[in-house]
Amino acid sequence: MDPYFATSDPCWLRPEDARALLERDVDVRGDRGCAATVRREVALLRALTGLEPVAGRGRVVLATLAELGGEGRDDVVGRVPHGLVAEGYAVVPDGDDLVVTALDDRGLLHGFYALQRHGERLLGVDRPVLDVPTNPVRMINQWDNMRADGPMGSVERGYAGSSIFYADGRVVADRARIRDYARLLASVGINALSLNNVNVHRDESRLLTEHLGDVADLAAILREFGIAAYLSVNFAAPIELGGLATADPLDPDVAAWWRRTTDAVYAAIPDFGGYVVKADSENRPGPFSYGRDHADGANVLADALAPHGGVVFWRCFVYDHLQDWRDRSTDRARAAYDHFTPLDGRFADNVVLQVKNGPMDFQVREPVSPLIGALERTNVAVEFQVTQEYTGHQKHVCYLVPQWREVLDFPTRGDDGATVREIAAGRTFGRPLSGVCAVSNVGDDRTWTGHPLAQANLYGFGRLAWDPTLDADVVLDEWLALTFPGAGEVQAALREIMAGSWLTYERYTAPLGVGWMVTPGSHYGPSVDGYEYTAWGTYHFADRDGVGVDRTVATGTGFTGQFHEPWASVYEDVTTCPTELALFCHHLPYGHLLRDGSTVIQHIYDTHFAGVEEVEAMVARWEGVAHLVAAEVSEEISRRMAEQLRSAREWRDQVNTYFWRKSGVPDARGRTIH
Ligand code: GCW
Repeated sequence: MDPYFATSDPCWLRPEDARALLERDVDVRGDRGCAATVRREVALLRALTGLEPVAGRGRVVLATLAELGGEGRDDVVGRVPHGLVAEGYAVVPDGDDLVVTALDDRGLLHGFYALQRHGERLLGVDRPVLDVPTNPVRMINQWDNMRADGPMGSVERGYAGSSIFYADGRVVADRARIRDYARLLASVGINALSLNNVNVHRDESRLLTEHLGDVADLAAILREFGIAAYLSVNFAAPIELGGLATADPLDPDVAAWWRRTTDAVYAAIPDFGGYVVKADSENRPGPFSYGRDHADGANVLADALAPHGGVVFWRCFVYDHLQDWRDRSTDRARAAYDHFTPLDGRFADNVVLQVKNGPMDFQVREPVSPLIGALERTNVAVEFQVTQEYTGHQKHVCYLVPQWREVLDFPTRGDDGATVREIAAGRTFGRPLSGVCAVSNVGDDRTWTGHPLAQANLYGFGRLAWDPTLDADVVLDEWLALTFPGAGEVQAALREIMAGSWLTYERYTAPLGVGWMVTPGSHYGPSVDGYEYTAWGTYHFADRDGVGVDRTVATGTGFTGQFHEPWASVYEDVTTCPTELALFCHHLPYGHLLRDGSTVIQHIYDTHFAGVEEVEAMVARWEGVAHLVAAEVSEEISRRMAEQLRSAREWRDQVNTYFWRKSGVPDARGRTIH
């Protein structure tokens, strides 16, 4: 039998979650592609649970529209709600049968997982239901390295053990864990996976060539689950692998090298997805070295991929990381917009610009990247970070779905109302190749994510990628019900602990949107001035009078002017700028009265005391139910929560003390500041 989570936690795919489905007779009509996968999954779950159909519970039929037509079930076909698209599915009750149908076998797979997820609620519907993905691209990016001994270890910004894909410079031989990962991703609707870190070093460059056979094997596993494989590539590969003297994108030999190499990839993997590229960013090579721009760079790869239907995801995380802290005119927040807006319309149709959700770098709070609303003639994918680089390294509970929802709901186009989620879905400007991507948070830890509760972020990203209008609390409830089945008290406690945990994390870390204040390098724990005099462009400019970055057009870096109205004006004017972004957009005196009625300094004190109190309450709430959870899991959670509390206190004390010493303004409530 195929191993099913033999060495790891099944997360939200516990066999018992499928009980309601397995008690029905499940009849899969096709046996090709993902239909065969559904068949195997059902057989596997039956073998694991011993559950067989119960008389009188009816039958679930999974068949494509074409198969239903072939069987003469035109009445069912006629009742499929309008709007079915590739990968989507419809559930149509038909007498004793519940028919799950789709245009393609991937749709059947998603329908199958939905039945597993929603159980009786979906199995018992009395009218047809349609569920289609909003985003054509729903991608996860691995930041996995092939060796563990580099500066970033096995997984860059990974907090859950080593890579499940690579060890000692090779693709791992035992692929069972990768199959389980594909299951997890497919079950929440992910359809694309890039297999290696965007920082592509020597070994990883060779995934394209020497290791292509192994990549093809990985792609075959992913294919069973409806997921396309992508590789991150090194822009200098024509030099490194091809022995050319240049990687100039306009050099004909370079273009020919990319074409040849790409042809070989497709000969091995006919449905290969394409390339992800980090170029001219943080020391990675790129077109700037040759006096070319990013459209030239992306298009040479796009041309090589186009005959095969492949796509380039070209990252917009391009900024000067060698800036002088004395120079207050350069603003990292402006960089992506400044580099890419002038190129709008010059990218090939199979290029997708991959834009981080905020203009800086996955801070707990940033405005939405103004670049997302600026590109009208270019495909865009919004990049999120599921791995908790700046949000507590999966030692802290930080449920990020509410943050992502805020980003996705932001009406970045202002007056015509287009939100980030509409732009990402490709609707606003009619871009068929758009969507969302996210950096994975998994490793070879038994729990996948280190902190067992961080599984909710991976689950939640997939669910939002499929349907960005899902409510963050509803997603949390789904995850809790699947992960702690039958344990109502545990679910209730964790709902309270997790739902607001992102805002709690914000309260005890960098204040009012100013960001950073983390330990340089690791990005864990407080270091208020850690990045203040470095070249990274991540400053807060605190002095004895005030703090924050003046990014206004009138007196600052002009960043606020990158937004459409009304946002440009809203952010420009300190009286309308949202409180949570006050210090992202403005440099303010400590006595400045914020929109919420408190002064900047008092707001810093109050939120930092409150944040720690909230963590204390989380710990107490958890202790009340910990004994109801399997010891292995509950001990892990308890250990990590103890660290979260320690770390939150450290953050509170360092931040409060720093600002008390700078400003000399005491806490109005006389609490202890050191
Ligand atoms: O946030 C920064 C990280 C780097 C990362 C980079 C990126 C993969 O600190 O570790 O590199 O972003 O997104 O490219």
